Amino acid sequence: MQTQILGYPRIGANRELKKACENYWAGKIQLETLLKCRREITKNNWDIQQAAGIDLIPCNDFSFYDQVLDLTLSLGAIPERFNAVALNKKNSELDLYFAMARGYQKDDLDITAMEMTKWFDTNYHYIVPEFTKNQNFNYFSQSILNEFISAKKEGFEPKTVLIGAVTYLLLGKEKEENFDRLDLIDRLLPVYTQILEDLVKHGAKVIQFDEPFLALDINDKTKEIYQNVYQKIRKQFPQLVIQVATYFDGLKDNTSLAVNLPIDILHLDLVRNLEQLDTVLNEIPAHLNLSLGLVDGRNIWKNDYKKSIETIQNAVQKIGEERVIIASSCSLLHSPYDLDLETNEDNLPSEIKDWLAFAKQKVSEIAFLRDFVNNPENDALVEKYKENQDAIYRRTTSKLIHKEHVKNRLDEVQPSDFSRDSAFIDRKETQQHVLHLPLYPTTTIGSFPQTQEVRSWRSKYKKGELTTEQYDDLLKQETERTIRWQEEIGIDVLVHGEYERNDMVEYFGEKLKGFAFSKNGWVQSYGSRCVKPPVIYGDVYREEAMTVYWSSYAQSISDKWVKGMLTGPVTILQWSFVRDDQPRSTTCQQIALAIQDEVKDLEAAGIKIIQIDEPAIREGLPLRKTEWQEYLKWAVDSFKLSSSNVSDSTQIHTHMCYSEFNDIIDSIAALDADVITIECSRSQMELLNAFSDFNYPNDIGPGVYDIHSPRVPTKQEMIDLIKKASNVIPTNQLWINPDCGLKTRHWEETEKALIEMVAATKELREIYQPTS
Ligand code: THG
Ligand code: ZN
Repeated sequence: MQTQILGYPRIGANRELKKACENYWAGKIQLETLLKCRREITKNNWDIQQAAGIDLIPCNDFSFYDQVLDLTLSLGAIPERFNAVALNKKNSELDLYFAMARGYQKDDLDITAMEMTKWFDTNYHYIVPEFTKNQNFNYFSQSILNEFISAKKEGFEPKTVLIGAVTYLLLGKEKEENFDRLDLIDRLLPVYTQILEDLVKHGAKVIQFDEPFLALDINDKTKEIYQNVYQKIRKQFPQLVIQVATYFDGLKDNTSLAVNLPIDILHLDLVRNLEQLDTVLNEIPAHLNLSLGLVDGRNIWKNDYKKSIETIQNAVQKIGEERVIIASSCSLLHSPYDLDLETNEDNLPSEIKDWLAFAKQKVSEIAFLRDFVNNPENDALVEKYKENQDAIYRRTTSKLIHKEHVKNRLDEVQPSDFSRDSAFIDRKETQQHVLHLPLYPTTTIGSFPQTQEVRSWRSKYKKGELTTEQYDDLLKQETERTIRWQEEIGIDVLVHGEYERNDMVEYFGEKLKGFAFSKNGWVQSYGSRCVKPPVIYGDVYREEAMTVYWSSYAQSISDKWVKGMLTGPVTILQWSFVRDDQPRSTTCQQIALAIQDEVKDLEAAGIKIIQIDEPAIREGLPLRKTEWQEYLKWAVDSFKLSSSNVSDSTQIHTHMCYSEFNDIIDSIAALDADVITIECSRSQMELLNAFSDFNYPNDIGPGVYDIHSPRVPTKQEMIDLIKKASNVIPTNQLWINPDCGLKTRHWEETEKALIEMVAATKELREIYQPTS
């Protein structure tokens, strides 16, 4: 029996790579120092796996920014607009690579970055390959080979991880009309062949092709291409051990296709879908080895050895132990690094820490499972097995988890808790009596720039270098300045700026009961950016108000309306590590009740407009369409449970970003938020068609400028966009706002952009009268 992981996190145990990259971008360190950082991280990752006794150690799972972009560069699929960057001799290959990821504003060039999108249903974002009809591929970068060679030099015999050719094409996007990117497969495969030839020449024996699309809904054409691709690769490389890795869902209707591919190892994600194992075991041909993804790469709970061993024995009985590999469910990229670094009892009490495993611990779990199945009588192993089962038992019986009052409250929820008193039309009138907002009300999404200064106050406060009073004073000054500035430029609905918050989910996690948080549990979100998802270990409730202090303060110093700002239950769930001992829907509804408490407290404190952000509602959609309806039902219910218990005169807003709404527009409407603000400017308001086709009844604030770029939009651009919006949505339904929060922007560009936005609005108010 062998062991493997599909990939290891690469940001560094203390985010060394993040810091090195950001220093390199700022011109503070040389390329050599950056490359040295890479060598240290990969060497350390390989050492950890070797020390734990992992058999198939991955290489090429490292990336400076994103593994999809790495492959794009290797395959030479470089969009034409970067030619000037590539031709400039001063730029290294890595500079070109970073330009593709981040855009390039230098040497009189202004080149936009490639698009970024979510990696399946994770919070990781990849750089989307861009394909044209006559797309050429060529063996451009040797980085895959170089990584293999350097692993060999360090004394390892690694397997190389590559995104499979079919998945690679499916991850990309057609930049021209009238062609199907899958038709590029014949141009693409020869470059894969070149890379593989190079690797084999240098001694590579095992390749892992990641093909997660095999576990998703795919059409017949894709299925056929899958067969052809692996037949070709098999024919060209008869000696190579070829593994195809699937993850994030089960094979389901693709089972026969997958097990009959001419490959040597098939990897299954048994955390996401255990049922597939029996089907696969029934259909598996005699030559195929099976990799059992048993240790969860997407969550932080200790593996339950008893359950895993039952599954392993089931497989061993059917196909023999020499054909079984024990593995992580997917790459450990989505796990934090090392639980041993968590030593702060206040953040993560040892009782809870005892239930967890981060990447480094998961590697040991995998090795243990193999050793124990091979030597079930070994005393030391038996001891470890018992320790594991004791920890699992301590978790199931812990007093920390189950709170009767939370369960009772959820049991007592009534149908009326899920809807407002009156229909939207009537609420709108009631609200207008109170709020007196003009045509095209202007607002922002919530956060204002989190400057280095603001971040330094928080870090000093956390280290004890500032007292609570001093910290509060500084935040109050910053909040007041922001309020005054919004008043001055003439924004209608103000925000307080959210200076007291780090990450929107971490902030609420720290305040809610049932959550624990790590000090160093960083997980890569995109490029050098990381998030620290809180751990939901128990029943969730709110003990005291979380945001009322700051919202009331801000409202008390202004005559204009100040929005209360909350994160919605689905997003808090989606961006946390969630307990696996009850359905996600139950956890979500518990969070919803905690948010409901906060909404009521804000209302009681005189806050008339409350925004409950749900940016992650779309990404929470299951990967398989058959499961959508069930999810949407509880997701919408959770939002309504959090937002409905207010008087008609209280205006509820929500905000969503990165959203293609077309296929879920009825659920968006079912949220029944009085106002929804959405990201729209990049698509030139095309997103609005979904709302218009649906006759979406409530108010909408389509973002009129892109906040992901430092570029300041012109007044005319925004006027054009608002006019475009007014063509499809009645004017009295429209709000004017940026695309998203402003926390990652600088003040300079923020000021200019918002002043232009207000000017554009004023000009339009002269032209358009409200539609009645
Ligand atoms: N919070 C969480 N998840 C998210 C987002 C978020 N997922 C989607 C999207 N937003 C991802 N975008 C970002 C944007 C910025 C950062 C992380 C993810 C970021 N992180 C700091 C960094 O890496 O420097 C972390 C330090 C800090 O918290 O100050 O800036 O907003 N949960
Ligand atoms: Zn947003």
